[in-house]
Amino acid sequence: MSKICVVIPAYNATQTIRDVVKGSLQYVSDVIVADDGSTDNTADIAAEAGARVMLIEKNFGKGNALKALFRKAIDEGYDAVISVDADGQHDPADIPRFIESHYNCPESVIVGSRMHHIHKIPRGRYNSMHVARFYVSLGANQFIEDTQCGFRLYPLSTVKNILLTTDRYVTETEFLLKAGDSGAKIRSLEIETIYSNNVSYFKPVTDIVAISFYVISYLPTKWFLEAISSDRPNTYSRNNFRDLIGKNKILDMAFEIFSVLTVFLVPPFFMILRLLLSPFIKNNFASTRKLHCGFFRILITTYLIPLLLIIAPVEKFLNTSGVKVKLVNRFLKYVVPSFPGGQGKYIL
Ligand SMILES: Nc1nc2c(ncn2[C@@H]2O[C@H](COP(=O)(O)OP(=O)(O)OP(=O)(O)O)[C@@H](O)[C@H]2O)c(=O)[nH]1
Ligand SMILES: [Mg+2]
Repeated sequence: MSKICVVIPAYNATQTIRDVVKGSLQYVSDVIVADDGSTDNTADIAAEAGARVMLIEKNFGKGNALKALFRKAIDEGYDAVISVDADGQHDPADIPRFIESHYNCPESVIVGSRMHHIHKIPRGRYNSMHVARFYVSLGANQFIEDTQCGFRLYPLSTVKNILLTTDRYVTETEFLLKAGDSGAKIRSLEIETIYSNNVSYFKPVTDIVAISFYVISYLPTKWFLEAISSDRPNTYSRNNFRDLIGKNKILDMAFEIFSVLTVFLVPPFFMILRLLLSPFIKNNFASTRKLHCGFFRILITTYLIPLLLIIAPVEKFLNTSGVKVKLVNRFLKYVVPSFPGGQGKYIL
């Protein structure tokens, strides 16, 4: 029987934290809230509602709070934690299904998926989720329905094997990349999708840029390791090259900037490398083979995405002039595919 608790990273969430804590306590006996330097009385309300509250003096962001919660749960001997957002976007009634799925597959990471209720998700947010999952799934060696969802079950045995070096909203993506790329199974679980009048601290530009930079810098190193070894889809292990760079903030930033500047060279470079090395190294680039997604496909997707800078304003202009069209949705549907054969593979 696994020991499981709920962890909630919270920042200025007075409106919602009480219900999230109380709702979670119906399904688990221990809820830990990390109050991340809130300037309101989130901590008091969470404690009143029955949570144990961990105070972080200054606001360092969701990733830092999650890492602190992981450490605490590991120290206290838990086997797994379920992370729930503090803003009421996750329905605690889904918790028993996470627990049931965990008992069926104790080693798997289980990630909530909102992708079954597309119409409930704001369109801009959905589009960024759709693009993110293409690249994150490539890095994680498996199709993940919703890579940006914070409602997850983390087996702590997997967490212990991963060094998380990023902050804010990047950490959850970093976890999926490294966990999947070290061989962990990541399963998707359909959850309720709630977008009401919730307060969001997610900054659509800076946070998406930060996540994109990280993913763009993760993939080439991974593919390079795959290029020169046969049958090796899982390239991550704790304290590898990427972790060493990640530990040094300046080096990490320089590496990310370099990766972004060279992003358009990456698919042709690996296309050529694959052509040259495949006859000598059996089943190299194992992850892309497993996902049936070659570098030509990656090249088309990567090269066409910038067209959004033209299509999005055109759509906006047409919509404000009364012509209702969904050009961006259509474009992304064709240009950024879900993986053929990948969809449904590890879905519960
Ligand atoms: N600890 C901590 N948690 C945060 C911080 N910012 C946000 N959170 C928590 O992270 C969760 C998700 O944050 P949101 O800002 O709603 O981000 P999101 O749900 O990905 O984005 P939306 O879809 O726009 O709501 C919520 O539970 C927040 O309380 C922070 O600075 N520190
Ligand atoms: Mg939210």
